Amino acid sequence: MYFSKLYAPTLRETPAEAEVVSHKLLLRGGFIRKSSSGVYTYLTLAQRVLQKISAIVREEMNKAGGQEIMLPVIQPAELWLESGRWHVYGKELFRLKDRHDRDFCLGPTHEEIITDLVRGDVYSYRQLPLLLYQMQNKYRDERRPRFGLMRGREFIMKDLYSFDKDEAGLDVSYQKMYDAYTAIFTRCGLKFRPVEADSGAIGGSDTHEFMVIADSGEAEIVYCPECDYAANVEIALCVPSDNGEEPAKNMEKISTPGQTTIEQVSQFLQVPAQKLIKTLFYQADDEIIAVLVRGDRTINEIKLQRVHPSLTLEMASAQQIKEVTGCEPGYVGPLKLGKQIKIYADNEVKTMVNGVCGANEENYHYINVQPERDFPRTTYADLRLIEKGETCPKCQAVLNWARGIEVGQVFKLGTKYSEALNAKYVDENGKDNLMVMGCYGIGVSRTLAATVEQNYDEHGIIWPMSIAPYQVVVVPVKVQDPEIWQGAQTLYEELQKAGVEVVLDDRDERAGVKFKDADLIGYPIRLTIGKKYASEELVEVKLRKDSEISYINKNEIIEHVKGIIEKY
Ligand code: 9G3
Repeated sequence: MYFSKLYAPTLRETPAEAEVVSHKLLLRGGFIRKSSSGVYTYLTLAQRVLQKISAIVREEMNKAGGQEIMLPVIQPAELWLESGRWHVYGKELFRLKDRHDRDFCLGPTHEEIITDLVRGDVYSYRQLPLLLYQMQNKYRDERRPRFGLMRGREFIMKDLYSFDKDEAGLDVSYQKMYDAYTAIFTRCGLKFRPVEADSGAIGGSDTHEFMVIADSGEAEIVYCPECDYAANVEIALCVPSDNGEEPAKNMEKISTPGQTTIEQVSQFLQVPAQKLIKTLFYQADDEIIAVLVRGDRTINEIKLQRVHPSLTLEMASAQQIKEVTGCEPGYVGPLKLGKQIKIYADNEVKTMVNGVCGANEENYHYINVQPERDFPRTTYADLRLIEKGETCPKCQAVLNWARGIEVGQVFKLGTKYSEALNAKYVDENGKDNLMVMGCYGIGVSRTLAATVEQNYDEHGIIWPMSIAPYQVVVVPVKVQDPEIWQGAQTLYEELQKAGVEVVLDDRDERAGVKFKDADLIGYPIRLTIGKKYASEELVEVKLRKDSEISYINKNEIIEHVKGIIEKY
């Protein structure tokens, strides 16, 4: 491809609306253009990267036994009503009506559609396991589309759905996908980690997220330097710390006028925050629950959701708190609460000795509270957020922290959708059974953006070889010089013959301008035809990821380049 013909309109200035590196560089490098909020056009360079990522994804999905299909984007409301999700997703679901006023949505994901397909055509255990996938645009009307391709309203996802006879079969399919994802992101040249994660509203049990490690990532993860434990901080298991031992004293109510926050009470009573019991009230659907964590800790609402499942979970209002405790927030505690109020406490609270909590009476706290003695009807669980410096729940080593971009997620769904949509098969004994499902997604367009977030410098993108839009750029420093131009053109043609993907920068521009664009676009290999070519037949070789320059004779350059691509 001649650069003058390539549709890659690079920009000198960084577009003001771009907040993250990938958005900036993909706009500046002429890879993408915005059409409307959260909706982008992929120009030639981005499309080539997407094709390469997709090819890797296809190969690994097929290797794992997946079959590619194409499901409809337009989905009838009936299926979403059947699964119960038509009303779960409010404005995020792109809804539309046809001319007969029938309701539809643009597919944000395809669990319903595929379960409907399979329930119609699959009836025997002999047809299972079945692994079906597609790669297609998905639509989600995000409240705040941002970060360019990272959180768009239209994006490309590969989604695979597995159908098995039983849980044991699902375990096998899940492991196959886990391994395939590991192979895919490795082949894309990414530094990533699979981490234990939250399954959220979709339901189901096991789930892992595949995180590309990048400082700009929205997610925070912990991983063990000694063993294989790694988790999203949202669900990372907390090891309760030692509260120490001391003789238990008798509970006393004491006056704490105007002292409502953890800091104030801690100061006023001259006790460390870890001696305080923080009492929070939540409205979980139409029930109020009390939740306790140590004063120096933070509640983790995702963990709370798991222990006390509910559709909605919100902090209770001051008014609601007053109704259940008879007191203003600030002096509330777990003692003398009505029996209808369930009490949950973090594991760490259980072993507290001589703790402090609100007395449910304005301007008073209790001291010398012993949780197991003083509020025995408490359900203990891991309910807090993990903090820096904490240890691995498996092997006790201090955990490392990193930020990550979620590019893939694998889920064990179980029978949630097969039950809702009645997807059954007949087993070996002629008995009806629900199919056991898994679903597995890769954000293909997000993987492109995440690659940039992880591979750039102050000059531009640094593509991994395997998914680079082109592997090589040939830069003649002066196209007006016939010897240089001839040399560049010959090299370009020979590279093409050798199967190398190459751009010839044929513009009548200064070398500096061409180098700037080459660095911005991020070709892994730059070959310059300059002074040393005319005098000594040497081609200048520079790898985008290294700073050194080397010179190779024009007779050896093709083999040399092929060697770099192979070894990269
Ligand atoms: C919706 C809307 C947004 C959604 C969903 C449904 C996220 C929804 C979760 C998934 C899970 C898996 C298949 C591939 C692997 C991931 N956002 N999720 O279900 F209606 Cl508006 O999509 N889907």
